[in-house]
Amino acid sequence: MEKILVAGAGISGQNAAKLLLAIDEEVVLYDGDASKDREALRALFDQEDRIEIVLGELPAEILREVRECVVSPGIPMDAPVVDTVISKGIEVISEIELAYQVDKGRVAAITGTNGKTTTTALLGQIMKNEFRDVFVVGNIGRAYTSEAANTNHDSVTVAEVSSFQLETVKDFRPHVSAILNITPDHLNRHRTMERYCAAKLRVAMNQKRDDFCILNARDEWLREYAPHCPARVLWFDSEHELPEGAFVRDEMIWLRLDGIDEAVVNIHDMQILGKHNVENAMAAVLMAVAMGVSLDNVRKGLREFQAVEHRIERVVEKNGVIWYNDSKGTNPDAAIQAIRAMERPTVLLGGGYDKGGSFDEWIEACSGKVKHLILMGATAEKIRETALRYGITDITMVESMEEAVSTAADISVPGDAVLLSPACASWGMFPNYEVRGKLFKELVMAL
Ligand code: UMA
Repeated sequence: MEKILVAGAGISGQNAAKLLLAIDEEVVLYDGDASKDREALRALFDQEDRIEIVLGELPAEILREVRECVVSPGIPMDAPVVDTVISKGIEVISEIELAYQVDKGRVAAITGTNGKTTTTALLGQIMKNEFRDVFVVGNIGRAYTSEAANTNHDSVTVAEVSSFQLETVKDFRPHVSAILNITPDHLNRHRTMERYCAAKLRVAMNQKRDDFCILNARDEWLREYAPHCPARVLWFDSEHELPEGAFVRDEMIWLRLDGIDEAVVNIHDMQILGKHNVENAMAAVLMAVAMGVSLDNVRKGLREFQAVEHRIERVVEKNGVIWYNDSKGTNPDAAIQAIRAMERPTVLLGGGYDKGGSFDEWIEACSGKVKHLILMGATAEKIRETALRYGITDITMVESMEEAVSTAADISVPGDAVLLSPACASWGMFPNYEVRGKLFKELVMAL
């Protein structure tokens, strides 16, 4: 019998393998990391006779029996293993595509550079007010393949999808999609902005005229794209009124559809902060309404939703200093939103993995707000150089999060804010931004 190769044995790979076994496939689960615990991996699966685990090198003869490859998002398309698979004529699909093929219900999918997780969580909460079976999955941390088999004809899946996951979708067709914004990120992987955009736009590529695509009218890339979008486009705009879509007037989110205006919610009645969150809320409103949710249930969700962990999250106030955790600020654009939301003189903790972008815009946004910069990780020197060019000279270089937090505690005075918003991924110092944010919070609480 022909087998399916699952490349990567992290969250995506493990759940993809489980789903494939559940639908009676034979699986080769491969991971390039030879130091992974094979027995611990094996123990995850009941059907031991139908799964083979390969770590380190992938022997070429294994591919002779392989019909299709499900690739994890963290494995780049130009990784040697993907190259080899493609050269053998084996089709490569993403974990999202596999899950979609099994999903029996309707799908709402959210992508964009920033705001995906908040919008996905918010939309999930709104949907749960209306529908019985709602699955919130994807880049948000819960593999889509872990829930796909639980779906039914009436269920709704709300999926956060990253550019990495979209690169290898094939038939994926959400009934409603949203692209929140596109700004430079992950350029070390996608190489150019054009290719990064192209990956994002794949979220809508299989949509039809009776599907919906929700776009941000403030985004230049998206305005250019809209005429080519195969779905019905609905816009949201945080600055101007629109002939159709969602917009803000007098501190209120308005919906204008089919010639009817409805006041949805006062932005101060929501518990999430900042203009970017008003945009996220507008996207969620349009998506929910397009999926058939009543406005009352939309309003209830908007009022009750609380900020997600690690996103401009208020940790504690200690000795007159407010500490914020924005570990999810993994790129300059996200970090700009966090610094803009600060209302006090701020000690800023930044730096991390180098994705190859520029820090100019972020540092510019820091001017006048940041009283001291504490830098760590591979990008520390690059950020320091940028900061000096913009006249920020109060900078401390540190080696660890422990040192960063104790330095911030020494420097800050009552009335200040301390913000962890690194503008960089955590890789190199931490396995992910969640571990980074949790350690930060523990250290702050222990002060
Ligand atoms: N691996 C290889 N070869 C490689 C690279 C990786 O074998 O060349 C192996 C690693 O040894 C590891 C495994 O692949 O064992 C990890 O796979 P992965 O990096 O795809 O991570 P998962 O654990 O499957 O988690 C993924 C997403 N990770 C990435 O996209 C990097 C998670 O998003 C997501 O929550 C999860 O699937 C469930 O859908 C995280 C993320 O950082 C939060 N996303 C990026 C972001 O938001 O900026 C895109």
